[in-house]
Amino acid sequence: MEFMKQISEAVIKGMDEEIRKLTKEALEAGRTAKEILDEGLLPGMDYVGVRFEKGEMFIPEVLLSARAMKASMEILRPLLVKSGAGMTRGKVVIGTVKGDLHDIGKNLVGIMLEGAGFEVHDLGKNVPPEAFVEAAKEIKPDIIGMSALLTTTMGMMQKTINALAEAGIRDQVKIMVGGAPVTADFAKQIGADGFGHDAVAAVNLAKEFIGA
Ligand code: B1M
Repeated sequence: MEFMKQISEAVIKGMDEEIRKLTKEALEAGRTAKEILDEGLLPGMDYVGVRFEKGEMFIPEVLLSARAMKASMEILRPLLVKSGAGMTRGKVVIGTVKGDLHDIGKNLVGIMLEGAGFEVHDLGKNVPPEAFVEAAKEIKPDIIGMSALLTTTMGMMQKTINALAEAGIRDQVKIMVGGAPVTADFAKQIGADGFGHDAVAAVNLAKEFIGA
């Protein structure tokens, strides 16, 4: 079977040992980190999403898939970041909003931003508005990025923007939002400065924000 199909399969079946081996083999065979991500890992995770939605896969299995994706990303991460090594375009504070434990997409956005030369401060997942405010005060980022994967946690983005406004920081940063249920209209509605539909769009938007 072709590498990319095998890598997708390994995500779907949650095989973290196998995926490490396949990722290394694919790289040795000349496939790029970006190709492995776009043609192997992401299609695998998309399929997991569809099966989860249909009730054909359950949370423990999805967690295994997430773990496998992470195992491969650990190998790909330095390669994805490498292209922007040595440059600092600006500082970004990023996190998944309170109540939301999905961090794969946010991690990917963080890695791609690092790769594009940004200094990324990742606050993790389930990040309350106060923690974004605290980090904004301490780190003084150019950009704050929020991720949400649940329709029920999207409102937390608004709460975080409100908290930043109350702390008098809102106008000192650009705010970018993203995640599967988030749209450009929603971003506008909550007063964010922009929306990234995927990691590449997020990087382009971040560059636009700082005039790069
Ligand atoms: Co959950 N989950 N999940 N889940 N999960 C979804 C999101 C869901 C759509 C599945 C479904 O039903 N089809 C659904 C949400 C429904 C809804 O709200 N409309 C759902 C649900 C319901 C739940 C639970 C409530 C299930 C339950 O307990 N009953 C629960 C909630 C837990 C919580 O957060 N409080 C839950 C739990 C989990 C796991 C823990 C098992 C696991 C997460 C593991 C982890 O992240 N460490 C999980 C997973 C893996 C998924 C799916 C299958 C995959 C998400 C993913 O990682 N995609 C997901 C279904 C799906 O999306 N197809 C699903 C790959 C990732 C690369 O894409 O995150 O979209 P994505 O990120 C993209 C873009 O969105 C964008 O760029 C990224 C890269 O291109 N982007 C940004 C993301 N953040 C950005 C920020 C930016 C810019 C762009 O700027 C700052």
